[in-house]
Order: sequence, then structure tokens, then C-alpha cells
Amino acid sequence: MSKVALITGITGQDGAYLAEYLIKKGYIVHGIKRRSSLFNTERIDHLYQDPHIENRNLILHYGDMTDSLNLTRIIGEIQPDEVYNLAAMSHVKVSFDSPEYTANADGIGVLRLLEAIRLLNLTKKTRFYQASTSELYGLVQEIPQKETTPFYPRSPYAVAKLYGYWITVNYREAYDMHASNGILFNHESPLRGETFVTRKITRAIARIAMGMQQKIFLGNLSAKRDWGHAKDYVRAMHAILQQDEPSDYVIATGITTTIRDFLIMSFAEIGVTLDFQGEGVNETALLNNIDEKVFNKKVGEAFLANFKQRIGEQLVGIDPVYFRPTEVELLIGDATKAQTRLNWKPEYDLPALIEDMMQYDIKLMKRESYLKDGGYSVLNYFE
Ligand code: NAP
Ligand code: F7E
Repeated sequence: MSKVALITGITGQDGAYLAEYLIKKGYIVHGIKRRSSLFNTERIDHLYQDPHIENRNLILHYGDMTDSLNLTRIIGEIQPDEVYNLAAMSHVKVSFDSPEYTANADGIGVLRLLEAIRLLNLTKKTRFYQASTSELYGLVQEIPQKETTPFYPRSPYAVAKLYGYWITVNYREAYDMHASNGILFNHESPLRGETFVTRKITRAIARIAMGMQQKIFLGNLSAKRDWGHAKDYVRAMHAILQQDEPSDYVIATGITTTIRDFLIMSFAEIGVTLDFQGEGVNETALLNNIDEKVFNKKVGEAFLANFKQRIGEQLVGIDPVYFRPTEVELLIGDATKAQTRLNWKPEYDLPALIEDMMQYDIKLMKRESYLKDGGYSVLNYFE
């Protein structure tokens, strides 16, 4: 008998990687998808199966983390062995604009799922994974951060996630549920949402190199993050639910890097160096040099002549609109517990992650510029 999993947030970055991973393991995967005026299933289209096919292994349900009746009905109907709660308003900066909604979806939403499992008498059958976050550490109280490090959330998002964390622990202790938190540090991929800083950078660099965009505006370049690859992190989510005992785990690489260095490394991936000038809101980076061999290989010879003309021009600027009212300056995780108990360690390091993201965005932008051009001028650049 195949195991049945329910993934909330299946249309998001992690949902897509996890669905693929579980299907490969023989699971029947159910996913909750919000109704929207567009399909919004791009990340899982390769897994989609027509509803008329028998014995499907991917089944989507309309639902929302703010609608407990809907969540309870879906869980009652599918009786899942494992629930992965990945749905959330996941953008820290946006949570300052929509704090009440964020609290509802990211905080109370967790309670709705746990209470549905309890009321449906599934506490012995259904294992529960909560997508907790390194944002809980916020104004860090210890370096590096581990499972015992005190929390100090710094945004409405993190405060909502704090509720989600503790209500998961509480249901585990009160009702003896197999309910666990994965305290995941930042993880990225080519499927990362375009407004998170890593994807914003790799996407913009591809566009700048191909003449589709002049420059990129960013916020705080000095913040440090512990970045891994989402592909590695969904393996950890699954491993957490396969343990005999529920528990909470930090998942991280143990290496921290500034946004500025991520930017430098991403430009270097296409053979470009930057000349940084100024400080604070006046910081800027100009196009310094191009390694033509690398650029031609990674981006394409046809784009070189135009880009070379831009040497000495500004490519990066600061816009304070991207600053946060309260910032998380430093995150670095200690995943020893996960390494020991789950035998988990990441396969991707930061250079491999950046290479994966840059390659994808260059390919994507070539296709976009090809389509915009009516399909003529960049036709030759396709492999
Ligand atoms: P993501 O790409 O933003 O995906 C979030 C998912 O949640 C999307 O499928 C989204 O649906 C769905 N969603 C949002 N609000 C919802 C609602 N009210 N009802 C139902 N679904 C809703 O996020 P991610 O990067 O995959 O992250 C997955 C989870 O891990 C999130 O809970 C996030 O907070 C947490 N987390 C992420 C990281 C990270 O670095 N990526 C680290 C730690 C924790 P739409 O597609 O319709 O928007
Ligand atoms: O910001 C700085 C920004 O939005 C990272 C979510 O998945 O990971 C993510 O949250 C850093 C911050 O991710 C820009 O100020 C500079 O210091 O990519 P981000 P995040 O806030 O770390 C955690 C673990 C989650 O749980 C969340 O769901 O980059 N930064 N300039 C910028 N950030 C953005 N977005 N845009 C900029 O232009």
C-alpha cells in the first residue's frame, strides 16, 4: 500500500520539490492549492495528471490555510499518513504590510491543521511536519543557532511562525502526536520566488547580461544568510517524519555569506567583476571587467559586444524601500542533530547552488527574449 501524504503549499518552491521527491518514493501525494485567476501550477506542471486518469499519484484540492472547514474536510476525506504544512505567506518584508493576514495563515493556520487531525481521531495515524524557520532566531542570541537557542523573532512573519512552532510542540506533548518542526535556514533554487533576494539577483544578472535590464536595486547588502539548496532540504523534511520519535531539527549548511558576496559570486559565475563604491544608501557597483571566455560560454557570444560597451556603468544600486523596519542581520545554523539522527547532510554548496540558479535564469531569459522578439533574433542562441 502506498503511503498518502498531504502537502499544503504544493505550488510553492518547497512544495514542488517535496511532491516530486515523495512521488519518486511511491507516495500518493495530495496537495492543497489556492484558487486563483491563473493556473499558478507552473512548478508542478511536470507532475500534473489529468483527473480522469485512474490511480493518480498527484491529486490537487482547492483550499486555504484560513478556512478550517475546508482543511478539515480534505484531511477527513484523504486520511493522510503524513501532513507537510508548507503553506505560508512566506515573504518577511511583505509580512510588515499584511501582518494580520500573515498571523492568520502562518500562525492560526497551523492550529487549524492540528485541530483537524485531532477532531478526526487521526492523532495516532497522521504524522505532522511544520515548516518552521531560522527567522525565529531573529536578533540572534547565540552563534551558530541550534535547536536550544532562544528565539527572538523580528517580523510579523517570524512572530506568526513562532506560534506555529509552539502549537506544534504543544499538540505533540498534549495529544501524543507525531508532530515535528523543521527549523529550516534559507534554501533557494531555480524555483525560488522572484522577490526573494537570491532569485532577484540571479534573474536580474541574466537580464542585465542580455541587455533586457539596466541595473538592479537592492536593500541591505550586509545581512548574512546560511543558504542551502531546496532539493537537499526537502529530503530532511521527509526524514524527520520517518523517525520513530517526533522532534525538532535545525536544517542548515553551517556557512554564512553576505548578500553582497552572493551578488559578487553570481556575477562571477558569468565572468563579470564589479567595482563597489560608496556606503549605505549611496553604495553602488559598476561593471568593472568581463572575462570574455567565461561570458561567452555561460551567456553567449552574441550578447558580448553590447555588454562590453557598459564597462564603467552602474549595475547595482540601493533602494531603501527594500530595507525592513527590523532586520535579521545574521543567520548561521548548526545542523549537528540532523546530521547525527537523520544522517542528513547537504549535497549542494553555495557555488553549486548559484551555478544552478544562474544557468536556469539565463536559459529562461533567452526563451523570454526569444518570445518577445517574435521568435526571430535570438533563435541562434538556443542550444
Ligand atoms: P513559497 O514558495 O512562498 O510557497 C508558499 C506556498 O504557500 C505556496 O504554494 C502558496 O500558494 C501557499 N500559500 C500561501 N498562503 C496560503 C494560504 N492562505 N492558503 C493556502 N496556501 C497558501 O515558500 P517556500 O519557500 O516554498 O517555503 C515553504 C514553507 O517553508 C513556508 O511555510 C515558508 O514560510 C517556510 N520556510 C521557507 C524557507 C525558505 O528559505 N524557503 C525557510 C524556512 C521556512 P500560492 O502559490 O498560491 O502563493
Ligand atoms: O531576504 C536582504 C533582506 O527576502 C534575505 C523566506 O524564505 O528565508 C526567507 O526570508 C536578506 C534579508 O529572505 C533585498 O533584508 C537585501 O536580510 O531573500 P529574503 P529572508 O527574509 O531571509 C527565511 C528562512 C524564511 O523563513 C522566509 O520564508 O536579503 N535583502 N536586498 C533583500 N531581500 C529582498 N527580498 N529583496 C531585496 O532587494
